[in-house]
Amino acid sequence: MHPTDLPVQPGIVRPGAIGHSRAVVGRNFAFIPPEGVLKSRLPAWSSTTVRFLAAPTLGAQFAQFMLEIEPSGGTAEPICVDLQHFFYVVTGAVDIRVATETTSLTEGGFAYVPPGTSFTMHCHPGAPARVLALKKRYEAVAGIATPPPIIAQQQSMPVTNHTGLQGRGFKHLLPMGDLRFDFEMNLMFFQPGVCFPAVETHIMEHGLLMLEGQDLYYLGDSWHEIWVDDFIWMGSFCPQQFYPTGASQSVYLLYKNVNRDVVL
Ligand code: UGY
Ligand code: MN
Repeated sequence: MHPTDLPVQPGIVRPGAIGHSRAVVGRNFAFIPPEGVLKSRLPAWSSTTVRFLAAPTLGAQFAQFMLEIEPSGGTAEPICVDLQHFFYVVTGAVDIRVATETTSLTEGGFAYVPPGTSFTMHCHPGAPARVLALKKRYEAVAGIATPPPIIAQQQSMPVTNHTGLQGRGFKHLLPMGDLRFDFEMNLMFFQPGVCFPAVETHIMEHGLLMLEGQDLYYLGDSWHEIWVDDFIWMGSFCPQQFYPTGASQSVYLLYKNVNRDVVL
């Protein structure tokens, strides 16, 4: 019998709390189910719980975190730092102001905020919001301009497929191949049973949030069962493969650093 089949008693730690963790932290990957990610509170965010998912202390070259914003909560003051930010609304609705323009984003809305650009974010009153956030130091290149802000809803973008492989789909939330950007954020769509053409072993890092589906993820040399709200950090050269085992499509949001040379 699986421990989750047993009744949960209020005030009592549930069966399986010790022996049934899926969390794994390896040398260059981490599989992070949400139940073990504890709360942070940050001075820059009011009425907001922050759950850090990836950070330099893990080995990542970026930080990724889930913001759980209470109704009317959000940034305490405008934030303007020498870092890039990316936000993706997982549930609920927020208003984001980037420089002087305010936009309402609902589930599937996203925003890219360039370094040195002021922003605020506030949850709509009435219901809380969950927003996946990422921050990364911008890798400037002489002669290439810093990218502009981008704010949109993923629903207004077409699903594309540059691979030619059946059952794959992509939404490149930031323009793929635009060398001003030093990272991509891609929604990846898979029909059941559709995997990558090979185990990937590449220099780019990933931060992955599962949005839909039930699947297996290969990391390093082991398979891990994955479902909605699980997070994975894949470090540089982590062998990776994916196998959707569910009956309907699988979707995840993937960070990938691109367009820049190695630093020696
Ligand atoms: O583009 C990628 O690197 C992608 N195929 N990797 C992944 O989803 N783990
Ligand atoms: Mn990859």
